[in-house]
Amino acid sequence: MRLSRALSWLCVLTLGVVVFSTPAAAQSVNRAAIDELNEQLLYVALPLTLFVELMLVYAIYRFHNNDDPRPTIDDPALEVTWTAATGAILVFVGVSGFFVLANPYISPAAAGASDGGDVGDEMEVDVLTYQWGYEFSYPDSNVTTSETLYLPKDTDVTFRLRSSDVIHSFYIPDFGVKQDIFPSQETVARTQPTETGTYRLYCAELCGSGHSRMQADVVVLNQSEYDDWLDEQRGTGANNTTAPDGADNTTSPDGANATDGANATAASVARPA
Ligand SMILES: [Cu+2]
Repeated sequence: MRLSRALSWLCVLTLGVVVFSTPAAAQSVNRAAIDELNEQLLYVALPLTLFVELMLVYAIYRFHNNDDPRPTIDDPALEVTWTAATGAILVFVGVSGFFVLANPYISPAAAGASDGGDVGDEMEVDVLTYQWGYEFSYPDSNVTTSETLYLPKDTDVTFRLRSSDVIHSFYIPDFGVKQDIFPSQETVARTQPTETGTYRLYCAELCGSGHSRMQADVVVLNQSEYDDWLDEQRGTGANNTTAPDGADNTTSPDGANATDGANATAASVARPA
């Protein structure tokens, strides 16, 4: 009895936490789509979990002193009902997941931005990865940086991702963006940041002994602040590459230092047609 009461309170408490908790604002449109899907699935899963747990508690309480248990009698109507209900739930989960997967921010191919495709007037950032760092080029502005990726708020951005050596993965958890990067092949990721702030970019593919150091900041600025930053970069030179902190962290594949090497690497890796 004590156990069933505790379980009942636990169910009520869980339901209360879910219903009354206010989720934090999403930092990108990708994140918003993924959070919304998680929320929809949670609202389906929670009543089912409560139903199953309550049935379990009821069965334990109701039949715990049954000295003469009998096998369950066939009930075709009940079996058809629970099979159809399970099928309907699976269809709902599949359709919900499909719509998020087809979102042009989650699957850039849906927006025609894959494999070097034209993205129109959309802002582009060329991301070159190497063991173990990043180089970010803004082709429209002729600016190149490393260490920190700057983005304007509320602007669609297409990342063209290349690797000069091994497989890496471009992962910004707060944006819900994750895309593998392969040598000799360009892959594409897409997002629209919706909150200013500083976020973290990680390499999510084990890529050698320096893998854990392969991180960078992502700074999202208002459009005017972003324009100021671009002007500042242009004022200090077209290719303003900032060397990362660690000396061994800055070595690019051809052995040059980060300032010279990163630009040399950018030039030496041909973009696929
Ligand atoms: Cu890596």
